[in-house]
Amino acid sequence: MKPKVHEYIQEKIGKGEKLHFTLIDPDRVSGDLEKTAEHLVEAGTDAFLIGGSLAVTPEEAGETAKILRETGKPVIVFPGNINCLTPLADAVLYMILMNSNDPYYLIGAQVSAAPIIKKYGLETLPTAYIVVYGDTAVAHVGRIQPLPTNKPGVLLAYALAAEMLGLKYIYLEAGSGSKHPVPLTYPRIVKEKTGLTVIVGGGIRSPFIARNLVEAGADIIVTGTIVEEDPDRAKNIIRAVKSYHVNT
Ligand code: 1GP
Repeated sequence: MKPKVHEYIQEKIGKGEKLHFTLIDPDRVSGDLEKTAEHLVEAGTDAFLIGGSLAVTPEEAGETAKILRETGKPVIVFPGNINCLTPLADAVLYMILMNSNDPYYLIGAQVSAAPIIKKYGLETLPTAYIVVYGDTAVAHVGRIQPLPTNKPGVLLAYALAAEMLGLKYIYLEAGSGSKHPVPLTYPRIVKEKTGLTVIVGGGIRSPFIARNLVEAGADIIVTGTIVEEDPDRAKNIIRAVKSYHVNT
């Protein structure tokens, strides 16, 4: 299968663009998703991620993917667990939660998911997922060991390991609704020292923060909560990301 979504992302990055992904939680969809998605696409969002909650049913994931596909943008499953998988998406972030202490999130979920992903024909984007802070839902569920925020060298060791394992993406996660985004030193050091595509998400609530993160080296910014809380602000964040161009 041709890796269409990977090519779509890499082509944009190759042209010096920064990308924005909108995260939609199928369990928390309210109002007119079709209209919201249209507005976000008009503002410039490049793709939709679906997933992220404890209570997503495969049916909800499918219905959400179907609506989002109408926008013409790629729909990528960002699985909290295998219940988020749906054949109606284009791709899946095939993730290793690298700083988890639980073998399930290191290899168990991936093995359970692989035959289903194969059957669905989903493209896989091999991703190292790193959850930075301990005080978030994803940290609790994923049994993570938080990272020291003043020691970017520790994060770099994870990033180098990810690259040596052949993964292509790294997702630096503060946690949905986190009070703070990840430290700027994180995307900076990974961008400087590896060839990984850097995704950053969690707690990004202003255009200023988003801009700082792309300046520091993030290739892709993810926002979720802000779309539910303040759609206009979400659009401003998207515009801030999309108006940045490498070497400008
Ligand atoms: C969560 O990184 C995403 O997995 C998005 O976080 O909901 O805080 O935008 P927010």
